[in-house]
Amino acid sequence: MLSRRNFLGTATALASAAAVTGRAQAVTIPEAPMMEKVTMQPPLYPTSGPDYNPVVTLNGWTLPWRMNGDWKEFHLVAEPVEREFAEGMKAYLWGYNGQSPGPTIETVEGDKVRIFVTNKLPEHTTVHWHGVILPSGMDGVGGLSQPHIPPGKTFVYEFEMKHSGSFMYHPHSDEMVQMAMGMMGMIVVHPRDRSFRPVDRDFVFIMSSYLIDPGTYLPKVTEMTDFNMWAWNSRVFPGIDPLAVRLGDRVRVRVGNLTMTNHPIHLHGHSFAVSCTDGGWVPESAQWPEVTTDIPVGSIRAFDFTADNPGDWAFHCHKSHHTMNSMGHDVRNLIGVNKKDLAKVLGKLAPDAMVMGTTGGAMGEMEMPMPDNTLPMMTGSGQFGPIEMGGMFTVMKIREGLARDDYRDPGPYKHPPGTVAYEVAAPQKEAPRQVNDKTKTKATEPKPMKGMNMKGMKGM
Ligand SMILES: [Cu+2]
Repeated sequence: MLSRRNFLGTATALASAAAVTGRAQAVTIPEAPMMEKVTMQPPLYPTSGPDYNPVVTLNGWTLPWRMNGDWKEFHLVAEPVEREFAEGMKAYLWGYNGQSPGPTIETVEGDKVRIFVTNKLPEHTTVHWHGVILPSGMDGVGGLSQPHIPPGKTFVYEFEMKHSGSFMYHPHSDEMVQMAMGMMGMIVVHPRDRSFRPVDRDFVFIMSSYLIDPGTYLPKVTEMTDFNMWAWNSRVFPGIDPLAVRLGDRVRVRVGNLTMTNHPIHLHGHSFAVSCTDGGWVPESAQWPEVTTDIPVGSIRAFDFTADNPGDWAFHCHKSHHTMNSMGHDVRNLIGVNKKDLAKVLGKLAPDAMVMGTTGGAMGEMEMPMPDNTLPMMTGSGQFGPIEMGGMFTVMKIREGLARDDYRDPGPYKHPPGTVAYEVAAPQKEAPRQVNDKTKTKATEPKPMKGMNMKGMKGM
């Protein structure tokens, strides 16, 4: 749990020792708050400095700070952490202040920030403030703009948040390993002018990916493409919080991408516009309506919309492999193959094996024996049955009359009568199919297309 009382107590005691010179003394290092929970923590309302409407971090939290003179002081601790991806699977990662990703750093345009970084990793690190416009020596590139922070040491970064917007932080020191281990977090800088594009609910999260073999706990940090855990804030469906939204709210969702591929992020039931990138605010004249926005590697997209359509709306990456858990890719397509004989033979060789999908996937309802510490590929259930998803998937739940700060799961949507797809009672044995009069070929038996290489298909 966050030891906020201790943290504030320290803050009061040390407030008089304000180092207004911009050079922090060792004695003034603030206590580092810690987080044990993996669920979305309530928004952290500012108790000092300019006012703003705080963000909430999906399955995460905001880092408390203290005022020291006119500086906002934060303390990040880089350290090994244990992170639950979803019930049934934990990973040994590296992160900040007890979790991976690290807490969201939230400030206001014009704030002077002093960020202490203590290195409790077994190797050196730095922190780069991605997208923040600052002096070169505060940019956190080990060797280039500063010495690497050795294990056990604390460095301090001091700069002014000159621009409002959405940014990230991550190491620039053994970067491939440290980011693959989950070291990253989001930065939100609110506009000083509170009337600039205000929203009622402001969600933030960062995307990361891991390759963790079933039954193991450590990501394979040298993997470049074939990941099996596609995570939002180091959580995978059904471990990702739903986004509870009040009907009529103006909503912003800020998404950072520190995986090694792009993610087309798709929201059902609404049209939105990208309002902000890690480069700044997108002018209104340059925005266009979308339901999916592609988020490139190493970038942020924040999109805004009005939640005017009540319901349970899927919100997910549109790469279907990214909404699976623990997925292997060296698998043959057996759709159309009679699996009875195959299963018999295979059953003798490997009793726990299952022949997948001769009629398609439909694995959401199956139960297979699994090793400890892994997740089913397709999982989760809703009020109508299995959802058959994993990875980068959750639900935006838009409801009438939620309280302002109520982010709790409101449960399944109660659909108004007559608004759910339903089975039709057909009097015939089979649903009618159209038959093409000219060729007399039934639609169910398609002819090979011209130019199709049938030889090449034999091996399938
Ligand atoms: Cu994706």
